[in-house]
Amino acid sequence: MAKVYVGLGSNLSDPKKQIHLAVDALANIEHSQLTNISSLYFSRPMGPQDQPDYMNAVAEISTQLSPLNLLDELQAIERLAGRVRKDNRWGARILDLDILLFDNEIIHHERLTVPHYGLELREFVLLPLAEISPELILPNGNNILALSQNIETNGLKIHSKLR
Ligand code: A4P
Ligand code: MG
Repeated sequence: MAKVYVGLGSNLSDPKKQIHLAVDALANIEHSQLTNISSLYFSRPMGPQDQPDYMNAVAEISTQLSPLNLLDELQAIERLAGRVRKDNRWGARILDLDILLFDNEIIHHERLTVPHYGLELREFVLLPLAEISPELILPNGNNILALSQNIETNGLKIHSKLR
């Protein structure tokens, strides 16, 4: 079983509801278990500012799927949520599911880069990750707790519990 961290984000179509539905969907992925979930966080948009605020969370999953098979499952969940892929970098979306970490693996595939390229730069990823796994060390040796304590919080706050 691989231990995987998935970032969840939404800023359209009732983001709070979207994240709740996505957590239920993550819990139902085949050959996998949802083992932990952060609080639901309210965050200000990174990137274009003419878009709604976001809800973000991080889930911990234990899986027997390969990284690409897990990506397929996550993209199917995004599609079911009604997400239409647009060519708007960092733009508004109904649901975004990113593989942040897959065990200690480093993956450079045309469909998948792990660790996720934005992991160390995003408060809405680092703080939920530190909430559920403060002892986590990245493949490059960096420590999640230290990273989370040193990043600008940019108005990030806990909105509510997810489970
Ligand atoms: N892909 C490569 N690596 C991965 C990975 N580790 N996990 C590929 C998931 N997918 C990965 O994905 C584009 C392609 O990336 C996929 O087909 C997959 O093969 P996408 O979800 O369509 O692209 P994206 O996530 O929208 O990329 P983009 O536009 O660069 O968005 P980001 O970087 O994810 O940022 N502000 C707040 N507060 N909270 C947010 O959650 N999110 C974004 C989106 C902007 N601002 C935000 C937030
Ligand atoms: Mg994505």
